[in-house]
Amino acid sequence: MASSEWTELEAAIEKIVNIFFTHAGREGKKGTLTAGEFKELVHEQLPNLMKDVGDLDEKMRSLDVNNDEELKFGEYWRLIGELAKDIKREKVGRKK
Ligand SMILES: [Ca+2]
Repeated sequence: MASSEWTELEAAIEKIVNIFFTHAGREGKKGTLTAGEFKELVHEQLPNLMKDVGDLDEKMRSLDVNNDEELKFGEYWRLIGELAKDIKREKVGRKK
């Protein structure tokens, strides 16, 4: 895929997807995040947005809707959605 021709938003979405698979491929199943992979992803890629989350095991359990102790892409995407809403709330809050 020629990402240089992509728009900013397209490239951003692709990046979100790529980061998931980079981390998911490190151990266990290639297409899901183990607890270890999830923690690495948070530490490496989300240190600011998730600094107030606290217990990552608990956070993982809340995202792991099918309780298989791995995060599937859809579960990761839900986290991205939550973080996007946090950013949005902050922006809306600042305008007031
Ligand atoms: Ca994995």
